[in-house]
Amino acid sequence: MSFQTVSVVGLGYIGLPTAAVFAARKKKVIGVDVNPHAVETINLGKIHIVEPDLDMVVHAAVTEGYLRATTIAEPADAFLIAVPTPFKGDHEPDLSYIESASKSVAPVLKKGDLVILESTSPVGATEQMSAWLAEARPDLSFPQTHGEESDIRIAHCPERVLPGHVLRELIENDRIIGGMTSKCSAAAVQLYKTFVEGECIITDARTAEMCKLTENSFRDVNIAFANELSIICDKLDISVWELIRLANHHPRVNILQPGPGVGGHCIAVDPWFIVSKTPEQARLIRTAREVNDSKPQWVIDQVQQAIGKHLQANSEKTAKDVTVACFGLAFKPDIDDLRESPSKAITLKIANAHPGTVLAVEPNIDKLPANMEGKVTLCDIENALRRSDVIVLLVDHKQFKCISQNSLERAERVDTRGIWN
Ligand code: SAJ
Repeated sequence: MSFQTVSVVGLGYIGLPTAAVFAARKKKVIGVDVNPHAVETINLGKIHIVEPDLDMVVHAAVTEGYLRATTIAEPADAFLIAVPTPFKGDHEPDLSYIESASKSVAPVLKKGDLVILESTSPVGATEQMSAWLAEARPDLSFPQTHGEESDIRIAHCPERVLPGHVLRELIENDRIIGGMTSKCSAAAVQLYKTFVEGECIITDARTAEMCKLTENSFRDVNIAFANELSIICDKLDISVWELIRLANHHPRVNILQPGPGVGGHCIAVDPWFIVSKTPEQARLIRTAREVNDSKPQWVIDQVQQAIGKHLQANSEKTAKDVTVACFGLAFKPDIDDLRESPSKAITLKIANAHPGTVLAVEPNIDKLPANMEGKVTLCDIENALRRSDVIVLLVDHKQFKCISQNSLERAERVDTRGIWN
């Protein structure tokens, strides 16, 4: 089987880097996205998202003629679906993007094609995708009815790359390959071996789906443990950072770091896909989500207490005279990604409730998101330190780690990352 042309549907944080690495291996790549702005930008050799080094790889792929973007699917030998899978209602998975993507590629499918679902999905989504394709193309056979003899091969191969390190991890990480049949898996392995240097490990589609959800739930549960410890330690007047450092000296203990809550579009979402399928059984996974989701409010309460403490020590002042500076808006250190960021949510909530000035320091952006405009002032580190009465450390960006203790001393501090303690 040879894959001359590869189509990647969904040119976001996963799809675009994947399209670019295929193109860098001299595959002809057709990127498909419903967003015309993304398509135009990519065809100019530029990128509409932020990921280190991706701009160079995309620019080279487009100018050398290996990557082209379009809004309408075209024939290819393999299709990778990398569209979002958010949740809706009471944390129910929303598969509508997968459904539209399936319906957009169905008309151009031909016998022998491979369709891979890369989007993080609840168990059963790959079978559902195959059912949508079969419904649209009754003239072709699919694995759910024709097993190994099917015209179209279907697999789930979840992405597992870390934002900020996507290009390296795409190539180096091991890959889980969950074919609906063994021929489907073999075809998918052959495709990924174009650029994957890690191991391609074969399983079935349902186990591959659950594997991805398990990895992110494992991390969520472990972060919840750290976050719960931080709340317990606050009550007991113990430094949680010292505690974790000490406990981690045990050869079989490796506690993660507490923070202001869990952000991003993966870890705060994926565990719900397990909970929604098995609500009675997924008790720990649900509780971890609830613990992490409640952490931002705990931080806000700490900030209120710090404001109260400052007012007690400065009886001539009212809350209106107190300036609060929030350090960090991104969802994790050293990136500019504010999507689903607890730090951004905390800063906004403080700004909505506090009658005084609220400053935000975020060295990785030069403009605040629209919903913060007029409520929060973007400020540099020096100015924020000079002007603020209460300092809230929300993200452990490298620029914040080298701030001297002297310059922090005059303000009340809430340090959710333990870098100033
Ligand atoms: N966080 C903590 N404490 C920690 C570690 C993380 O509070 O000790 C917070 C971060 O600040 C952030 C959130 O958790 O708000 C998530 O950050 P992350 O670095 O743990 O993960 P993501 O969302 O950037 O990427 C994860 C990765 N999954 C795992 O590490 C198991 C990545 O490999 C996945 O590909 C990605 O989700 C995804 O796309 O699913």
